[in-house]
Amino acid sequence: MPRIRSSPNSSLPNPNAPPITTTTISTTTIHTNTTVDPAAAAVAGFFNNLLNKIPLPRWAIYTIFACGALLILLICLCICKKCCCKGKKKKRQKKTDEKINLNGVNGKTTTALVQPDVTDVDYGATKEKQRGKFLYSLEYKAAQSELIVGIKQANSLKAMDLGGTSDPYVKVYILPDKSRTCETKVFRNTLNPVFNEQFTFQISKSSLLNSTAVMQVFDFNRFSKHNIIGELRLQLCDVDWNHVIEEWQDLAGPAKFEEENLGEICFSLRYVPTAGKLTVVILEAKNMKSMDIGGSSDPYVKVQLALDKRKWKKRKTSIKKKTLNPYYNESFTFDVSFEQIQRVNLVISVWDHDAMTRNDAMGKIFLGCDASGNQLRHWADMLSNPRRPVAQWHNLLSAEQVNSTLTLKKKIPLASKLPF
Ligand SMILES: [Ca+2]
Ligand SMILES: [Ca+2]
Repeated sequence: MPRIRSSPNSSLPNPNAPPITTTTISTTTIHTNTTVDPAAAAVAGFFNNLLNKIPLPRWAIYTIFACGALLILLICLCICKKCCCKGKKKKRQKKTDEKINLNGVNGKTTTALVQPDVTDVDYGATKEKQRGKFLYSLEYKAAQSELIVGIKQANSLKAMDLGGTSDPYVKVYILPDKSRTCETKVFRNTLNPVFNEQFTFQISKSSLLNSTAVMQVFDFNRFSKHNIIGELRLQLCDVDWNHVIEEWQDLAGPAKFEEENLGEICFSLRYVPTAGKLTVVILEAKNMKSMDIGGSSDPYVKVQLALDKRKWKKRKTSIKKKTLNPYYNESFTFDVSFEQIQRVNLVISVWDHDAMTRNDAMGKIFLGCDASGNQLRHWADMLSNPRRPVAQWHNLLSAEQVNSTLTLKKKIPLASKLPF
């Protein structure tokens, strides 16, 4: 390597050294660079020249460049963040608007005041009216014991289908009998149907007084469940039968539970506080619903106690075959202390026994601390007349209705299974 060592001293000519050392080095470097990329080399050369022209040391230039790039990056980040926040804020605003709309539907005007958006408030207030208007007629022909219900027309019905229309038809029946349900024709793709149909029901003048005419407007769907658009329930005792009634009314939301006649049950209750004994005597039932083919049922009664809304004790009567008016006179005694009787509910349910299939619920009722009306009165009578049996008739309700009021939790574990 004598060539390289001699190069720094090239200013001092050495007669023994080979001629021109620096040029040989530079030519070799250029040669190696050309094999990489001539364009990149040209650009690098241009920048090198540019940097050479700046009267600052290289490290200072690089620092300035780095700081500049960092600043630009920070500005970009800030802009991005601002954009994102705006989007989220809009979404949140939308959500609160929706909440307020729902509250408006529930009739809480205070929340509507918080959001003074006129369209939103209107939407909430008119929600019930959106089911539409309905024109019907009623006529009673006393001589023939005939009630004629005319289904005339409907207006501005609520759209139930995707295309913004409905396929309305009307169901008509009379409660509590409900032995006959009539239906109009289906009108496709309209919110203003003109039905002009009438239906005749055989009904005596006396039973007219405690009957209700039900008219339900449904949306027909070929491949899915028919949805109820709205309904009218008219207490027939309030109607002036001297004239033919023809009236427009706003459709209401569907009633949660059908006031169906599920029969009546009679039982007596007796409580002896000193002994802590509750005695339930299931006496009889009448006008039960027929559950089996042939128009009959095989009813039995379940007597159940719940403590603190937990299933506690349970007994059953015998099965009475093929009758809708069973007579039992069967007595059940439960140990219930005076402290417990304040927290107890008594659930009485009637079931149709089926030998081959599952037994069906026919009706239910509950008495006790969470009961109301006639049931609470019977329970209170028992408590205020200790040691004396108090008997009373009760109308049976649907099992769903009772279950939704009295949401019972799981069974109380037996004492032996308790961990203490
Ligand atoms: Ca439809
Ligand atoms: Ca049966």
